[in-house]
Amino acid sequence: LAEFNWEDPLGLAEQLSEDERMISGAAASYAADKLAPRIDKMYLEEGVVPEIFAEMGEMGLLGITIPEEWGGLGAGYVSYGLVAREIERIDSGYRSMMSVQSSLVMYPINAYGTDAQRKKYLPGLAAGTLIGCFGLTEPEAGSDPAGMKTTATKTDDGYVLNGAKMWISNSPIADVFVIWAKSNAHGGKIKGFILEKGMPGLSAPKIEGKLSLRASITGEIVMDKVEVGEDALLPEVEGLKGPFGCLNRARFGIAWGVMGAAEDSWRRSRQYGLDRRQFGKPIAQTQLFQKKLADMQTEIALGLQAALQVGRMLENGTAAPEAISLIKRNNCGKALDITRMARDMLGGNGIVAEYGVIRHAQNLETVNTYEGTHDIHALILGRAQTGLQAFA
Ligand code: TGC
Ligand code: FAD
Repeated sequence: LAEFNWEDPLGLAEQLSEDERMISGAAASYAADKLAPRIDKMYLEEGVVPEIFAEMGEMGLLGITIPEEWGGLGAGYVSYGLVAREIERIDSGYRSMMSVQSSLVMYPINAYGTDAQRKKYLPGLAAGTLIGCFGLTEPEAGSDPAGMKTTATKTDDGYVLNGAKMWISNSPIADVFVIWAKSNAHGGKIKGFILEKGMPGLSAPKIEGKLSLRASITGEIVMDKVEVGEDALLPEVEGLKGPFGCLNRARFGIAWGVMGAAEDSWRRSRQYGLDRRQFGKPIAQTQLFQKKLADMQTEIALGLQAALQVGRMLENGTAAPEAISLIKRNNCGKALDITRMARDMLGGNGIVAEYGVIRHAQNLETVNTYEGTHDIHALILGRAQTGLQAFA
């Protein structure tokens, strides 16, 4: 039998192609060189560094599954997941910036837009010179986006949008707003629109006081009679399957990303246990400490294998949305458990920013909630196996 590799117990690296390993390595180098040195200050001060988008763009990390002709890399979903994992190894907020831009803004423009829209927005979004945001959630419509109140009312030469979106990543610094609204010209069905910063009636105030995901700016989007032309409409999709098509990709990326945050917490707690001595021996030499490390190692190895399998299914067209719910839910829940455990294993130091683990745990409280809460994904999986709808 082969020798055990404790860091990669199920041989994830060998299951990747040469190109995937290269993309993952490039993301890891960027994250370690450029993101890691900034994070503590940025998190503590809730700093906003829009230049990070341009840096990621220069590294080719934005919209990597988008075709090359529009500025992407035309890479597969496993590559996208690997990038999410490397970025979130530093901080979930940085991964949020990357995944909103890639899956929630570039994806719908590419999949549901016109060539003119692709040409106008995708190259700038890929380069990170344009920043995007995705407005689905509203103050009174979170888990139930069908309850949204934002409307698009047909005019002679376009639409007027009215409404408010809540909890929108990137919105205060965004140039491009993908907005989901009920359109009277489409029988009240949900349609997507592209709005731009500076349009009269459009504002995006920052949400203050977040104690989680502090490196990613979050805001509202307020639309007070925002007039747009017909060219703002994403013509190729109608109904909730529009935003959910984007969420499928972003949720998949999150399932990989949270494993990065969990791995970082696991490694930090392992090293801490080797260095820290109590009762005359390293705390890593106690049975309880080792059991915690074994649990972390096991859940991470399994979570990564599951994410890889769903990535391959996405690439060959056999992934169902429920399979994505399964890994989004389970990997977020396990990562949250692991980071809380790591916080405990570091004792008092575990609550200090420079040790990193409490930041991951605080972030994962958000990640476990956004893009469908842990319980909402349970209900999606419950419906799929019973045929019974439990939401409403
Ligand atoms: P339901 O009746 O189930 O479906 C309505 C229509 O949508 C279609 N659909 C999907 N299509 C593609 N992929 C999916 N995953 C889909 N899920 C549903 C469905 O086929 C149907 O189509 P049609 O043609 O028959 O009309 O809808 P429902 O209203 O009963 O939905 C219930 C529920 C709970 C499943 C759903 O609303 C849900 O998933 N809620 C969670 C909300 C959510 O995830 N919000 C995310 C906001 S964005 C965000 O959080 C970004 S954070 C980003 C970051 O910073 O990283
Ligand atoms: P609610 O839907 O009110 O849920 C509250 C609780 O009730 C949860 O525990 C939930 O599981 C439970 N619950 C709800 N319905 C049921 C039910 N039927 N049965 C059992 N339990 C139920 N949205 C965007 O559109 N774009 C973004 O970029 C974006 N970024 C975000 C960034 C951050 C930092 C955060 C915190 C959120 C972001 N969101 C974004 C919104 C996010 O998707 C929502 O917060 C999430 O979908 C939950 O909605 P809610 O907050 O309204 O909670």
